[in-house]
Amino acid sequence: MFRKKRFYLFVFTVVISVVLASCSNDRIRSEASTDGEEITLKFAHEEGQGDVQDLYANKFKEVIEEKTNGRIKVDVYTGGTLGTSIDILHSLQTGAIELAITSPGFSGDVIPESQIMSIPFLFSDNLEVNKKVLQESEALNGLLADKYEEIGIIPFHFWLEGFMYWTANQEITAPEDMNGTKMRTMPTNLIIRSYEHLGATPTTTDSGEIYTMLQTNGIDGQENPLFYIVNGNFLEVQDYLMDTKHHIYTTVTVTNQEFFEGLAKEDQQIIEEAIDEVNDWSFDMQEEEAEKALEKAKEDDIEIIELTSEQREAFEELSLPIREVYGEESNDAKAIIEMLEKEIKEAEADLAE
Ligand code: 6CS
Repeated sequence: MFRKKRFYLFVFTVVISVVLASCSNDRIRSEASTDGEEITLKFAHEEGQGDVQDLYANKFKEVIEEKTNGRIKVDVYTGGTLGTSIDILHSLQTGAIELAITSPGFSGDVIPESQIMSIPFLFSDNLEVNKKVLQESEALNGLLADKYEEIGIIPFHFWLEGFMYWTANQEITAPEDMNGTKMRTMPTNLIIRSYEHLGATPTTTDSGEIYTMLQTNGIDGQENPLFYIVNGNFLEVQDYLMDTKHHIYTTVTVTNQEFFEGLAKEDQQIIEEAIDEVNDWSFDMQEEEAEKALEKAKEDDIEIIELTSEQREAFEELSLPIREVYGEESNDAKAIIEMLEKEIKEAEADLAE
């Protein structure tokens, strides 16, 4: 029965993709070749209304529709409306949608090297350092970007949604506290391995089910940026909020290569300018969203615990072997992590001056 259901779901996804692709690309390609024509971009993301990705996509809509007096229009699709995060990645690959925000937490199977973004304690506990690295890194914007282009996807920017926090029904400030804890994670293999390494029992529940699974003790805890925890009402069903800075939530804005390169040069330039503008704006936006969420968390009766640097070090120590696991993914992966570790150290030194 399950096999039949999966088969029908697969057929459904393929049919939808083909229908959407056939009507969208032909129309766009024909119009794009006649400069100045109307273009409508389908822009899908993974989050709910008012979440960081939604604010980003709607800011892009506002900027590009203003720049083109509405000649280039954007239809924003919130998380779940066009399927799961993995469905969005596939729809972008087939050209059924033109733009998307897709998190490396879901693309590990399709682009194994993207799991670099899932290694705990690799990025800095200083957001300005991470901002600089995400913008200037050759490892990410060169080597890793090439891996996206190998499968027909152009990554415009890797950007930040904020520091990750743990929530749980017990205090987690030492590795032994993690033992046997059912931690919900995104489905990328390296995230699962890193929690197994910490002694937890990782559970890859779909994002839409986190609240219910926490409420029914199907899972004990989870990791996410603070805005997502507060907007998802996870505080209602958890007793502890751990400020760990064990990781940053990064995501990437992408487009379908064939579609983008089929556009008139002028339109490519306008889209890139708008994405750059929104990307710069997004860093302050995510900081504001984090501050707002922290205020709400402080008003809540959840216990907020900020880990000391000693406590963080104990987890960091335990997580180090995960870097080797990543390096074994491919020669490119090895090159990416070696270069990125160097870039993060240099950025920390630059900003420490
Ligand atoms: O944890 C998740 O699955 C979700 N978290 C964020 C911050 N964005 C989307 C993702 O699906």
